[in-house]
Amino acid sequence: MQAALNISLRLALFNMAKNVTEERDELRRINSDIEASCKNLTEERDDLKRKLNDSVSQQNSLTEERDELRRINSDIEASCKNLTEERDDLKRKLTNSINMAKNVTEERDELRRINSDIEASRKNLTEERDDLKRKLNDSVSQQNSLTEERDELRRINSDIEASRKNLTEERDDLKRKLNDSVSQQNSLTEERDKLNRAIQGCRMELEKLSPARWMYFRGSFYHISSDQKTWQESRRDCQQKDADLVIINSKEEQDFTRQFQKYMWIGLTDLQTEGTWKWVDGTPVTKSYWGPKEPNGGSGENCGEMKFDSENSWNDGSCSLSHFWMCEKKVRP
Ligand code: 2F8
Ligand code: CA
Repeated sequence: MQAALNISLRLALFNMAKNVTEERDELRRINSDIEASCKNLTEERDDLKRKLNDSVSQQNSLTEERDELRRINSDIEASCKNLTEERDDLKRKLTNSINMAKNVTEERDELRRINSDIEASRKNLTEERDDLKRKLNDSVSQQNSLTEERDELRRINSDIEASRKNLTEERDDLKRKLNDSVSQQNSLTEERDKLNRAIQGCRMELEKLSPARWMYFRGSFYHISSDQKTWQESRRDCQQKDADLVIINSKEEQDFTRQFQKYMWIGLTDLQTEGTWKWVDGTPVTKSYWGPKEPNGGSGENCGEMKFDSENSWNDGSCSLSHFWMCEKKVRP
């Protein structure tokens, strides 16, 4: 049994040695593997260490770069913020400026309109002022001349007043003298009429003895009386001589009758219709030779008479006065 035990033990030991050898070999292999693996791992570690170093330094520079970028970013942000604020401020200012420019433009346009209105109004006012100035000047000069005229009239008035006083006295004196003269004239007129009647008698006698006292001119015979009668009496005398008072139809006939320089009745009257002068044959007056301002006697002077002082020498006189007269007897039309 011992033996068996020895053998078994040996066996067991052998087995055990075998196992240990195998195990050692195995361990050696494993160890070799581990060593190889360890070597690899070391290399790998070293490699990783390098990489780690690289990575760390890269990380460091990246960190620096990041920090730098952060700073820059922060600066940019700050700047951006400032710029945004500035932009917003400028936007506000721009808006304000646009609004203000709009207001100013509207104000300018309004001012332009007002300006234009004021300009027109100024022009009108200037014209009105100039017109008023002219009128004022006219008025002043008119006033000056009126003042001068008034002063002159005052002087004249004063002179006239003095003169009127003198004239009144003179007139009263003359009136008295005239009254004396009229009564003297009346007696002279009576005396003259008496004498005229006497002369008329003589003339009639003389007329009968002197038929050649008719003058011929352009188709008519003319006769001038040698005494004086009213217009109607004068006309009657002509008619008794188969004639009528002279009718003047032309300048030549007017010159002819004027040349005798006698104040005498002619065949002109407005007895029929006041103001409508006709010749004794009923014809209207076509060419007249009234004196200045004649006829002027209205219904008080209705008979035409010839004065001889100028070409326009006719006068309307009172028919009842006595004058010489001229008869005309037509022998051909
Ligand atoms: O001056 C013209 C004027 O002369 C006289 O009156 C002052 C005549 N009258 C008589 O002869 C009566 C006016 O007939 C004449 O117009
Ligand atoms: Ca008259």
